[in-house]
Amino acid sequence: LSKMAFAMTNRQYYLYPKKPFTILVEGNIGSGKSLFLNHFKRYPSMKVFDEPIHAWRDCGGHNLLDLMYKDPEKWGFSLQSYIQLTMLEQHVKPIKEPIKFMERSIFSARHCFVEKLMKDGMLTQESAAVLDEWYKWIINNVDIPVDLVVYMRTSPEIVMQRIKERNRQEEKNITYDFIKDLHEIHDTWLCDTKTDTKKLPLVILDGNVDKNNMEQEFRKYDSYIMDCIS
Ligand code: TTP
Repeated sequence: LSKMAFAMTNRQYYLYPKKPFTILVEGNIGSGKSLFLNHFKRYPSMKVFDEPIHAWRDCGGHNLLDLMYKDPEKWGFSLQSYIQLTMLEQHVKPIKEPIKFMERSIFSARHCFVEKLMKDGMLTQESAAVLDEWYKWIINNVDIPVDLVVYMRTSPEIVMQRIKERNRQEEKNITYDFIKDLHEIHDTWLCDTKTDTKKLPLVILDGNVDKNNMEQEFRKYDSYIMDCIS
């Protein structure tokens, strides 16, 4: 891919022969992933997939996200099974644009959220084993290309503040300890050399930047991403 990718027209996309350059945006709940992704929606050469949270809130009419927060022991398995499916759908979705952005991935669902439920004793070993068998089958049998991981690293204090401000009704009982633990789990996952994502190129962004200055901060990454691609 060349720097020209930014300027490609719709017609040229259809003629574009290669697999898209795929970027995963990761980071704690409320860390600023969506803000970062919104920045790239302006470029016609980039396809940005928002997280399928609407699906998690309406799986055959059931709000699995809400159920999980109300009773993680009962609903954690159902939510994570469904999240794994919705993430897989996004990973394999063909696009015509040369650059693909995804908010989160099948990897963070497994290495952060399933991990956290297991750590908290909210998944039985049997349920965890079923999720794990599915996960292993998928990553060994399905082509899930990843070229870059962007880690939006934000302090748990700021994350808590943002979660309070946005006031998602499912998240209203989230505690600081939960967020802090999830922050550490993200750190361990992305820096741990033993996981299946260890070899992925990683860029760490400072998510603590004030909302008003974020746009400016993100603009710096336009050229960084272009350099990775070219
Ligand atoms: P995030 O995926 O962290 O999305 P966000 O909207 O908080 O991101 P940002 O503010 O950085 O743009 O979480 C969305 C919700 O889904 C959150 O309540 C956590 C939950 N969730 C799970 O419970 N399990 C999962 O595997 C994932 C990916 C999310």
